[in-house]
Amino acid sequence: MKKAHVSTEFFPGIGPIPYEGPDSKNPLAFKWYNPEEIVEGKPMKDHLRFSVVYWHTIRGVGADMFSMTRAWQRPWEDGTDSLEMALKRVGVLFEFCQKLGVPFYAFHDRDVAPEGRNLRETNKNLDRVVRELKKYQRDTGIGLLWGTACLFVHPRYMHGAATSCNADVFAHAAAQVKKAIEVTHELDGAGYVFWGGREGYSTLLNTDMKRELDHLGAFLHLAVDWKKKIGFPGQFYIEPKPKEPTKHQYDSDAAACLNFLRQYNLLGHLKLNLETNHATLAGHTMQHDLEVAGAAGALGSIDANTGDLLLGWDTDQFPTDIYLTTQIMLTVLKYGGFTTGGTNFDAKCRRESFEPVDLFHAHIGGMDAFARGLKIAARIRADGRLAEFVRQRYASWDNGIGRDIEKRKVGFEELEAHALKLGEVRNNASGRQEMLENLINEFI
Ligand code: XUL
Ligand code: CO
Repeated sequence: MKKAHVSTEFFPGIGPIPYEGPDSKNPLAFKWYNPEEIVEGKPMKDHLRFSVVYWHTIRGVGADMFSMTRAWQRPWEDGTDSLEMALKRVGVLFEFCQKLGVPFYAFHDRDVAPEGRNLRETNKNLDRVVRELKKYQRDTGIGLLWGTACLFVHPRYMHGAATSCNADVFAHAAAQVKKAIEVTHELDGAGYVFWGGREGYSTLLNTDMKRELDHLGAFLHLAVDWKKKIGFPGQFYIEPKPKEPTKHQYDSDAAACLNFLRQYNLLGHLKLNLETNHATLAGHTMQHDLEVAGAAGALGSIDANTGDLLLGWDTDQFPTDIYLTTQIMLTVLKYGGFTTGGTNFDAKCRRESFEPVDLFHAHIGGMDAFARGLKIAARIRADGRLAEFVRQRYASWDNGIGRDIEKRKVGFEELEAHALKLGEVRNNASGRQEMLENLINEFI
């Protein structure tokens, strides 16, 4: 990474975070994330492609559902939502990413620049901040993992954006997304995310679901058209989440998203951006949703965080569970790793962790947990016993009747003849779940 651009220091007393190895007791050092260390033939930093989010890390105030009041100390904030303040925050983000050694960031349009009195003025504000972001990107070598549009904070989106009952709201959302794709393109974003913040319903009594889904399909096609028209080469993603803020969101999990994309002929245009806490809210493990996406060739990127199973809402906590990161990296590596995607920390400190240094502890912990998960997953793969067990478990499909079924050479009549000849199935083998769980623990 190139040298610091900043003239004002926002995190005084905190230098670049070094790698000190597993024996270090320094809370401001990496124990496992060693960016240049080679794992499966590639530096860790290229496997993981870490990204910091603007919304929590730069714009978060420590709010929760019982208090919107700022709890977090951010000495550089002047208490306004001015353009001047927005420009200053760009310096905060880049100093943070540089000190942490993170190669990417991600933002919503409204995180980086304030809304004006109308769309024209809002776009002008955005253009001004984008010029600043571009300057810092050039000076630091830090890039944009993905951009997105905030279609859920402003009250105009109370009924949804693309799925609003009001066509004027659809038009406004389209204008906003058009601009957000343009600025993402301007900043060489590797991707663009659609998270349907309020694309769902609170009650079916007032909802025409079929019409809303058709509108969402149409909206995404318009976005694909615009991407082509302006030549934006980045990857589009859709981010599943089952609920919150709505009772039900249409993009509820990986399988629902894939079905939606298939139904509306969008499968070739969007991959999935999967978030751990969203998968658990949907009643799945993150690894489940990753496998669903991977099997469909649609595993794009991840929003790295974790929930609290005892709380049941989107707590967006930083991931520290090695078992979780091992499972994630096993599946990510199995499907060939990230290309345009990365490990984006859509995560926030607890309200009680209110000092700027807490942002460093949180990200260092998340990065170390993923680095460790990556190394463990690579060792499990190099060991080979797990993969070999799975291969053996399906061996009956490699020849004989199994191969004939897979090749579609036999019908029900031939299968009946085979079953009659067998009389009874006598070759089932144990699933060995407990043995395999023990095997994983050998590496953790
Ligand atoms: C909300 C969420 C979003 C998306 C981007 O739960 O995850 O921040 O990642 O809009
Ligand atoms: Co997210």
